[in-house]
This record gives sequence, C-alpha cells and structure tokens, in this order.
Amino acid sequence: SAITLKTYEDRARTHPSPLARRLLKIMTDKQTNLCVSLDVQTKTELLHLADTLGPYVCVFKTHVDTVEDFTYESVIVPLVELSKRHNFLIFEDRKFADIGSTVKSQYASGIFKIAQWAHITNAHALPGPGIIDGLFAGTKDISEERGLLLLAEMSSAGSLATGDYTDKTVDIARKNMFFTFGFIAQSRLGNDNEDFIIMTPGVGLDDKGDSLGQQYRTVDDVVSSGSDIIIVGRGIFAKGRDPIAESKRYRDAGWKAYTARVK
Ligand code: 5IU
Repeated sequence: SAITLKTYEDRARTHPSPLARRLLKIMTDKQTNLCVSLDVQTKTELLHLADTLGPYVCVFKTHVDTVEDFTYESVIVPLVELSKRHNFLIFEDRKFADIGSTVKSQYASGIFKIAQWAHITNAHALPGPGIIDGLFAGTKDISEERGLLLLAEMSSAGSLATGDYTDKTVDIARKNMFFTFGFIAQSRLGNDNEDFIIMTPGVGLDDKGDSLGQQYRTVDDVVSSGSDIIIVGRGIFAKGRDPIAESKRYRDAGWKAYTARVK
C-alpha cells in the first residue's frame, strides 16, 4: 500500500499525531526501527539495558509493574534522563482494558503515574471508544507529546483479536488520530492513505516461540507485512546472549528490511 512505500522521513512531516512525528524523526535520525522490550525484574537490569542499548533503539518498552524494587524516584527519574541522553521514547506496555473513567486514573495517577513519563502506552479496544476518551483525558495536564496504540492483533497462539474485532479496532482508532497514532499488530492496517504506525511484537531470529504461547516471526517477514517498528525482548537479552551484539543485529536487520521496502 502507499504508506508502506513512503520513508519514515516523509511520514514524519505529515503524520496527524505530534508524538508519531517525533518518533518518525528519531527513527530517521538514528536509523533504527528497533524497539527493545525490557522485561526484567530489577531496576539495575532495566537501567543498565536502557543505558547500554539506548543508542540502537527508537523506543524502549517497559512493564514497570514487574520491577520488584520499583520506586518512582529510582526507576522513572533515571529512565527519563536516559531517554533524553540517548534520544529514545518510552513505551509502557500497560494494556489498559477498563471503562474510560477507571483507565483515566490508572494512567494519570497511582504509584506509576504512567502519563507523566511514558511517551507511548497501549490499550485494548474491547471496552469501546470510551477507553480512548478516558486515556486522552489523562493527558490533559501533560505538556509533552503523548500517544496511544490500540491492540489490534496479538502474537500469541489462539489470540481472539482477529477478523471483525481487528477491523472494529481500526474504526475506533480513526476517531482520534491526534492521540491514537497506531496499532500493536502483525500486519499493515488502515487504508492506503491512512498512516497508522504498526509496532510488532513476537519477533525473533533464533527461536520459534516459547512454552507459554508466544510465536516468533522473522524481521523480514514482519517488515514486509507492513510493520514499521519491530519489538524484540528475549531475542536480545535472554541468558547467554550478548544484548549489545544482538541489538545491533536486530537494528541492522530491521533497517535493511525497511530500506528494501521503500526502495
Ligand atoms: N507482547 C507480545 N505479543 C503481543 C503483545 C505484546 O509478545 O501480541 I500486544 C509483549 C510481551 C513481551 C514482548 O513484553 O511483547 C515480547 O517479548 P519477547 O520478544 O521476549 O517474546
């Protein structure tokens, strides 16, 4: 489709979402479409990976509720500092799924105060469009760009997010493209003129999956299917792997596949 043949640089000029424009510019400047998923249990590991892999990524994806020694001061403050130093965005993979009123407070307040620091977060479309209104309301007092991804498809075996559910998710996203700038998905979504950013998890070059339902596809496969950003976790930091070497490998593979697509 037309959008997939355009460069990130061109799309950075025209995207309806300020957050997406900023993201596409970072990808262009750093020549990377790699998002590393920092699924670790300690703040030391999280901050070490963010510092050492920062130069190779456009986005770091976090699950801050899995960090055992979490405090806002000792995790979020240095993570935000690293995001400025290495020029990456932070994506808290929160997967909100409640009514608008509830997600608004889950996003903006509580222990994690996600809206304060996460440039990107995500949500299930299951509750209907009110979830977007609630999350958008949670950004009211934030001066920096914020963006939301809807979960349109999942990488796990037997996912229910397919067909009609996926199509209806795209319809819901269309209502507010200033804030909802794309999808977590396995393929291109939207029509030829719509520029949704597609971020794709379930990417691995050495494994087929795990014992809990995860399924991996190659970098070439997902990028040629229309994905804009590859999300890689254990492919990069599983035991026995060298995270810096693997980050370079996935970054190079992702950029090569993108370059071939826009040629
Ligand atoms: N994740 C998926 N698949 C999905 C969605 C999210 O794997 O469909 I939505 C998350 C889960 C994990 C990361 O945080 O992406 C993938 O990690 P691995 O590359 O280690 O499998």
